Amino acid sequence: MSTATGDAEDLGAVIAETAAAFAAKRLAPFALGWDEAKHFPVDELRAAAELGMAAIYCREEFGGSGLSRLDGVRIFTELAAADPTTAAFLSIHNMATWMVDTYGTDEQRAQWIPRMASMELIASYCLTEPAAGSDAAALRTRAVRDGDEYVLTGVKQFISGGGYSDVYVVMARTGDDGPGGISTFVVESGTPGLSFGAQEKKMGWNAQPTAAVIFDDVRVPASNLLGGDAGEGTGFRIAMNGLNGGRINIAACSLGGARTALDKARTYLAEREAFGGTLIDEPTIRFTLADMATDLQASKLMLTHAANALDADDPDKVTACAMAKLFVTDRCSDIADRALQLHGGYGYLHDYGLEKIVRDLRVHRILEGTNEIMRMVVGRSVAKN
Ligand code: FAD
Ligand code: 2MC
Repeated sequence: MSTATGDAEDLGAVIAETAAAFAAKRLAPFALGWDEAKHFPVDELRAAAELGMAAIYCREEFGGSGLSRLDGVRIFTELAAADPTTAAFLSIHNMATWMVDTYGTDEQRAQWIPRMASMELIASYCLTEPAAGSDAAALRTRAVRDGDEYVLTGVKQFISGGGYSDVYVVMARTGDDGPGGISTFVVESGTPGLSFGAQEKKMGWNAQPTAAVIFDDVRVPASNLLGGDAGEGTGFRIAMNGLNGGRINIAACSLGGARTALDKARTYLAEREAFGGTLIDEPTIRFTLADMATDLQASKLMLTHAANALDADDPDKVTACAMAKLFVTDRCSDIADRALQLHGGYGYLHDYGLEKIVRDLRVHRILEGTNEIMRMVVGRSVAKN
């Protein structure tokens, strides 16, 4: 007899299998080529959207998939096992879409969510500025009300999707200094005054664009203020709540990448002969694999715990997500690096796929809140209790 928990587990397994099958067919065979060509695979993103992966934990009424955060973690883990970069882009799109779905009015949901869920509209999340990265509440982009419009002026730095996305979910200052003076706007590409910096040349994440987004007297209808008039001053809370989910999704992208790295190392070592046997039989190599597998399992458990905390709206969810982001992205980077080392010189070659995983996972320790900021968040919570 199946229980409610059993049903949820069965559904979770089906979701993971669907994502894994999609990733194996539509992402894995091409990921190295996309990295090399710096190709942004929009067609594959839209195909993922057709399977319900672009508005994963948004309400079904407006076109979302109505799934849980844990389902999201499962999906991003499977996609990232094939390509961390594409999975990570989709996770940012999901974060922006969830913010509109959760904090928008019904009119705003109806206006944006169905097209974001299909990825007819690809979305970016715009918080970071040249002079406000970790200290996000110090942001200076201004939005000034002028009749039925707001006029936005400022620069957002490092924006994933910058120059390619169709909608930009932008945190801008409508009031005083500090977190209470920030509001969130949806800005459409093509709006006069909106422009982009040059595409950044990066260490990894080459299959997705990153650019500054520049607002030069960009006029948007006042109805693009998320939450309507009552939304003024709520933007920092919206941004941070978006990031709680974003942080575990990015960590899931590290988990998927690290899992593939470990699989590749196991397969390689079972075939590689030296000193009269296969390397996988060397005791110190076995110990290394054991440590990697243990870190991978611990990462999975941390993520599951954080996703459940978010699903349950647990009072400790912020800390749980920060802890998971810190632990998982650090440990999984280390797993990928050890997998590269276990391949010897071949690990350093592009065609083996290890160096790409190392490069792609490196930035997960920097963005969506650096791991130092995660320590700050966790440390504040420890000091309080
Ligand atoms: P800083 O805040 O200047 O930090 C510099 C260093 O100091 C870091 O090591 C930091 O951890 C440390 N530090 C800062 N404050 C403290 C402190 N109080 N205690 C201890 N250490 C501290 N942002 C978006 O809004 N949207 C995006 O789509 C997006 N995509 C990105 C894609 C890429 C490829 C990259 C590289 C970045 C992206 N970012 C995006 C920006 C990213 O979130 C920031 O880079 C990050 O938050 C850090 O900000 P910063 O680079 O200004 O570093
Ligand atoms: N979830 C919900 N609420 C949060 C929160 C979170 N994770 N973090 C802070 N808040 C609330 C907090 O409770 C407070 O609310 P209230 O005023 O009601 O008490 C308010 O926000 C202000 O918070 P703090 O007083 O903690 O503000 P402070 O400025 O001291 O620190 C900090 C905030 C450092 C935690 C925040 O600025 C931060 O997370 N910085 C990192 C920035 C970041 O993650 N950028 C990622 C950009 S996106 C990206 O990289 C992508 C790839 C998409």
